[in-house]
Amino acid sequence: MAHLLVTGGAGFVGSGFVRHVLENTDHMVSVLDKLTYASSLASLRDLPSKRFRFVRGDVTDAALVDVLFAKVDAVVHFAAESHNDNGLNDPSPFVTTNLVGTFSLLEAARRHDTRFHHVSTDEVFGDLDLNDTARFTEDSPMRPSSPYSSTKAGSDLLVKAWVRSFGLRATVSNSSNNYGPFQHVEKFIPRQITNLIAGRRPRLFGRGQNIRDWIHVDDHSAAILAILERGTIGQSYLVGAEMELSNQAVVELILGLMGRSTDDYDYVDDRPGHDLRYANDTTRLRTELGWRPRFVDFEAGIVSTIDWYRRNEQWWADVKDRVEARYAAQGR
Ligand code: NAD
Ligand code: TDX
Repeated sequence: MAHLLVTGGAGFVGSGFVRHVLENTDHMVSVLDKLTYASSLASLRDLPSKRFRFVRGDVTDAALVDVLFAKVDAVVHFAAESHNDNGLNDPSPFVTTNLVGTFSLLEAARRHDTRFHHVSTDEVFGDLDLNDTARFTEDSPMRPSSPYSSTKAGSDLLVKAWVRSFGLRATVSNSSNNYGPFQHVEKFIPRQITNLIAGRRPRLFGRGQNIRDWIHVDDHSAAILAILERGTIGQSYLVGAEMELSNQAVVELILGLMGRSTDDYDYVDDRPGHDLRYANDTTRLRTELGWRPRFVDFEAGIVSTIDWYRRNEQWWADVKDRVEARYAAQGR
């Protein structure tokens, strides 16, 4: 049995990873999370108390981080400011958490020789043209467009430098867009589902033609665990399920599945600098580590996600109005 420290474990992908690890291994898990607006302790309810600990704290707090690293075998780093629209409004916490926070963890990993996995995004590679058939690979150049993606790219580079300069035992994963239960309602898919439950119309930025490459959050967790256990030190791995769809196609699918007319949505102001298309070539993850996505039926994954938001209104209802007020102020 190993003891893992999971930063950002009260967020969407981090809490999914914690549940995945507790269900599929005998590892002990400690979570370090600041409990920002994006978190929810309810996402970590009913976990086996003998194998799970929660610590409220900031990844930039070097003294706290040092104490925690002394107790664990490996660290999986999810903690981040994660939402592009917020980064466009105020980039400051993105720089602090994504860059300075990662630096603070890397220094602790160096002191304690801790195995470190850094969770990142395909957005570090910028975007692809809508009509292009190319996909990102691990060798694609970094060309981030936004405050969010540039601070993630910077954190990936810090990890790579700590591997080369200090021999840190680290890996990086760059995933495409995740969907599934426990995702904050500021994000695209849960925003549209909860809009429909709450009597609002879905909102498409621009003309809805931008393309995202969707993966179920549980498939992302399985990929991270495989990389942590069997990945090559110093390598990056792209993660994705080859599920490219335009935002309009996703909204039409959700509308149809929720019993509404498929043109029952509004176009709103576009996101400044809005990345056009993301698409990941995951050959390395598949061939080197034998990983395969389990959720290959996107429609079935969306059906169960809709069902989760319908059954768990208490998880999101309190924050919904605040999120919509914030979007309204941005014209979106
Ligand atoms: P999220 O916003 O849902 O959760 C982030 C979590 O980090 C929250 O619980 C928050 O409280 C915590 N946090 C923020 N700042 C902190 C700090 N200074 N100290 C400690 N904890 C802090 O984000 P998410 O969607 O779950 O993304 C998690 C990670 O996965 C991020 O690093 C993100 O870049 C990466 N990622 C996400 C996706 C996606 O589609 N959601 C795709 C690729 C990569
Ligand atoms: O209401 C909306 N309408 C809309 O058209 C919202 C919230 C979004 N969009 C569009 C913007 C994007 O093209 O949908 C797409 C997805 O938007 P987000 O959910 O905000 O995700 P994105 O900006 O693509 O980034 C996400 O995936 C990669 C996560 O937020 C990142 O943390 C992750 O790294």
